[in-house]
Amino acid sequence: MNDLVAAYKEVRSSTAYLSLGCNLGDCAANLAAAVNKLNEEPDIEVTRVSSVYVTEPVSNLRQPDFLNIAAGLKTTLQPFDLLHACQRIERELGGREGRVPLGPRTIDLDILLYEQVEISHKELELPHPRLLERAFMLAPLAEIAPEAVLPGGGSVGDALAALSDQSRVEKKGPLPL
Ligand code: PH2
Ligand code: MG
Ligand code: MG
Repeated sequence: MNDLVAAYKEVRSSTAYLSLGCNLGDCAANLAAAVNKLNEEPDIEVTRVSSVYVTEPVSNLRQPDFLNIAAGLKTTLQPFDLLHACQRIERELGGREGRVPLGPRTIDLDILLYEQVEISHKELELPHPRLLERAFMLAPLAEIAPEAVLPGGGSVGDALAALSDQSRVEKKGPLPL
């Protein structure tokens, strides 16, 4: 039976990529905890994790540098259910309540890509609407999935090569998991 369940999950699973960020508290620990929580979800398998990047804050410059990573997933969750799982993990890690838009955060999980799916909804936009403008999202993603194809065609690697964002993005070591 377990083999059957595993085979079913394999056939039904989709590939998605997330951006994770933190600039408040022990960020290496928060990112590692988020990756572990994702992987502990029964319907999510974390298949790839990028190096940790120290990145200059985008949008609101008067806040500390961020640590950002990208993660690749296999999941049987549909996009909105994956979003809700990400939001639950954000809350579990000290979270979403009362935080300023674009301001400091202990953990932020954003879905960048979900297969070739395009969604335009107030709760969820796919691909992430600012993916092609943000080095802190594209650089970690290109490290783990340069071959991933964007819904409009073109690869993540091509998008990084075409990126005009000059903000500081420094690749550090692997995440301590
Ligand atoms: N997240 C934001 C706003 N600005 N800047 C960097 N460098 N990294 C982030 O993760 C980030 C940001 C809103 O979620
Ligand atoms: Mg974000
Ligand atoms: Mg977010």
